Amino acid sequence: MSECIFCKIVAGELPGKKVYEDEELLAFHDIHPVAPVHLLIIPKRHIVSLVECQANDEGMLGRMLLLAPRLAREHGLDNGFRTTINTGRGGGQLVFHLHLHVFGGGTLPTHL
Ligand code: DGP
Repeated sequence: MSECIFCKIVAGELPGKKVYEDEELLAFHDIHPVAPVHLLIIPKRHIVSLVECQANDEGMLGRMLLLAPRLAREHGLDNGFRTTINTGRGGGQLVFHLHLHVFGGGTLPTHL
């Protein structure tokens, strides 16, 4: 069994407040939101980070990015939102399964 938290959410072995699912991607609420709306979009397949992505992941990465504005709109983020991908320990990554943060709805810092 995988020890990866996000793989467990994909497998239904851990609860997740899911907001979107297809054959390739899953999106759910972040357990530690930094804004009134804070979602995570992940590939279902275990990929550690952006560094491990290959040329054949282009479509999946594009679909992750294109899903962000759709979910933002569906969650009322009409005034804008922020997307972040933390990569590696130096990039602040804590969960080593690729994920795209989508958050907003409050006053965000003006940089980063
Ligand atoms: P990052 O620093 O980019 O690796 O952010 C990981 C995010 O994952 C962090 O904002 C909190 C979130 N997170 C960690 N564990 C869980 C969990 O079990 N469920 C959910 N929904 N989110 C989690």
